[in-house]
Amino acid sequence: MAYEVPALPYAYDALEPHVDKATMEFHHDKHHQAYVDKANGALEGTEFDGKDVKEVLENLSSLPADKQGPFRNNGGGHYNHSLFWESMSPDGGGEPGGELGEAITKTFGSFDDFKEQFEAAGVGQFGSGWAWLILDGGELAITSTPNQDSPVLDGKTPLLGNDVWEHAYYLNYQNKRPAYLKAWWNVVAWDKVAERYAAAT
Ligand code: MN3
Repeated sequence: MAYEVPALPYAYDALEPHVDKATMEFHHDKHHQAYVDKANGALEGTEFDGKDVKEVLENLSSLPADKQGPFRNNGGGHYNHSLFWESMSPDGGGEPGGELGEAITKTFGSFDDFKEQFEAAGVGQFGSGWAWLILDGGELAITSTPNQDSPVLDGKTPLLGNDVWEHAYYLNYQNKRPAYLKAWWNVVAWDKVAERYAAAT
């Protein structure tokens, strides 16, 4: 079955004032839809049509050579955004507890240190891309990727990603990417991140 944009698990305006309604509408309905359409187009007529998006990204080099670039961008866009919508919630914010909270403190020194390093990864990503909290060989790490590159391309497990493409924040924050990165903590669904952490460890 061809890929589809998953429905948002909350209303378009549910993340206001941190992420505004118009941004969510364009981002989810237009940008994500375009990645889905192009990812479907890239796989059409290949044996990978209908395969799990993560599996195809993990085995990108098995795709026909002329499909690898388009799927890296658009399959990556579909996968990253599907993760992104679920990583936010109107009931989000605060600090992670449990094993994830402990692992963050152990790895980064404190939750505040973690946030600072994550924001720096987002601000430091030149041009379009993502800031990530990943699991790499069982250890937490912060990284960033350009374009729609997903950590799964390198066998890493993304736990939390923030979209730092201008389309994610420009309507509300204009050029102030650091302000967007800071405000975004108010909507992070830590229960979802903890679920991914538990599933991966
Ligand atoms: Mn985006």
